[in-house]
Amino acid sequence: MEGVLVARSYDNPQLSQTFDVTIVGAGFAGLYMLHRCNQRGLSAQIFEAGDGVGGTWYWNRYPGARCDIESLEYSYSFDEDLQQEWEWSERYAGQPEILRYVNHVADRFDLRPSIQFNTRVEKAAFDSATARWNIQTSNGAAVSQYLVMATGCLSSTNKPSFEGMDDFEGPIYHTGEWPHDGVDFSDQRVGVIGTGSSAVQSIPIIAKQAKQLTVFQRTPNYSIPAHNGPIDKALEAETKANYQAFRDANRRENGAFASRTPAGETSALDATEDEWREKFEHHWQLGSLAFLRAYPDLLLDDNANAIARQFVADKIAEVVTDPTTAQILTPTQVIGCKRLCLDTNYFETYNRDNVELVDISSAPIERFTPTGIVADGQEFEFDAIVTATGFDAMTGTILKIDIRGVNDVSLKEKWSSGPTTYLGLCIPGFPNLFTVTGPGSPSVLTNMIMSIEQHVEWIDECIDYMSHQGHQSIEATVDAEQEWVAHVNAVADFTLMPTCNSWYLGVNVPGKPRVFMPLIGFPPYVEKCNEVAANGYEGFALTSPADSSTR
Ligand code: NA7
Repeated sequence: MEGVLVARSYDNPQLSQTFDVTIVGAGFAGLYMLHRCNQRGLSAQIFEAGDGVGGTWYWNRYPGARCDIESLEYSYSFDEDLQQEWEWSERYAGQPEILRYVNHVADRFDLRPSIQFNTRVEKAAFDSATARWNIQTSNGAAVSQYLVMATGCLSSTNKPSFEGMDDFEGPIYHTGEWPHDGVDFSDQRVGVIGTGSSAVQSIPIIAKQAKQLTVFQRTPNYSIPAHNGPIDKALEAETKANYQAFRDANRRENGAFASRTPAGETSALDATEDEWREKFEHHWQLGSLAFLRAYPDLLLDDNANAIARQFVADKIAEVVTDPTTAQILTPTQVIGCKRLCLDTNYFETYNRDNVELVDISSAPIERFTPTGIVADGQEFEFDAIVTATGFDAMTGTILKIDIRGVNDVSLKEKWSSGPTTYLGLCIPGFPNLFTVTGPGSPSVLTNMIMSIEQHVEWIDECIDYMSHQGHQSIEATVDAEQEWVAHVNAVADFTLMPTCNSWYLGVNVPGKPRVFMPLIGFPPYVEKCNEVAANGYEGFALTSPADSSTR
């Protein structure tokens, strides 16, 4: 590894600098990647569009924004002192606390000197002659041997475009780009579009503040009460007494979390009604995404899944007093094929006098007017509108950058029918480029921090291997990519996951190809990645300087 000594970009951002590793994004992935590079003595730089660290937790400041994985699990495991010393205040940490944690990590590991904020990467082109990436940013240029896309999976908002939107006279917010100073909805008539996780978390809080809240629902969502509260100090102590063992147990789970929740072993179809009601009630009371661990076949067999659906439908009917509203709020799709939501008083909120639910499943929003929204021929008047319409997930941010690989092929063109990768980490035609938690890896189906750590460590070790072997570029082969894509699809098709219009499939974004992007199952995936590395990076072509002249 060349270990180039470089001028720091924050001294002179216009300077075209040379790095061993350029990292895009200062979220959990980018920060850990930078830390590993620093430990190796590599020159590394993060370019970050925002003016602070935290990625999705920097942008998603909407009321009620909260993690749906427990704090003791949704945190870095790579440093024993860090995980011992940091104290979470709640079982599920809210956005402000997670942001404080990420900032603490940036300071603790002295990462800020190598982060250039307010800088958007606009273009990256691979130069085959030098085996380097030429990177253009909104604030200068860089040349780098490796380019690591730590761009996050939920970082490009999916903004709807309704007729007349520009005419609306009040503010229109998107949950994923929330004003940093917060929003005061007191005495306002507020419209919320969407009922995904961001809406489920924010609606109860906005409802308490606003004069009137109207929710436009296209598809109802399953949500489980989080039973959030102050962290259980005894559990925290127990966890910290043997933290690495707990992390390892989680890593043996398909989703890399919730190892403490026993997984059901017998089919839901073998249970009597009394038995499944008792079992689901137990899992419901746990207040966790691990609700779906009650039976092993819930995401494999539609009849088994239907039992869980029935249980949740009954719960909604118990909570929501108006039967018509309860019915509109009751989902019919496979439970779990969209990510479950965890809530605090979501369904209860529809019992409030100032909350109205508008079903737009068969009659979509027609248009905005200067004073509101027209749906199904009726006009609703608002002072403010919140679009909780989600993200162009997993690929949106990567594809906003004009990435050009060998022979100037653009990634956008290559992925025009959907993203294809080898291991969710690398793409043929794009040497020395890595995607952290990219499509084709378990990523969003897991506790993201565990997947991020696994990817960063794999990339770090790969770069180290390259350096020691004297290689200058690594590129996934087309055969390996094709085999991998077929594998990812086969695993998904074995389950019920591809059966509804989730953002895992990209179908929430108009025009995006329908492809199931993440890979189901963390442990076998990790095993495969380790095997690939142990076998000298099987499925990759490695090039040393002598080879490149013939390229
Ligand atoms: P989601 O889960 O993608 O939810 C977006 C919601 O917005 C969902 O209810 C959509 O309905 C709705 N939506 C999107 N576009 C429209 C239009 N044009 N008209 C009406 N309704 C629309 O995003 P979130 O931000 O809530 O959560 C994303 C992830 O963050 C979540 O899974 C957690 O992992 C954390 P649809 O269901 O598509 O009919």
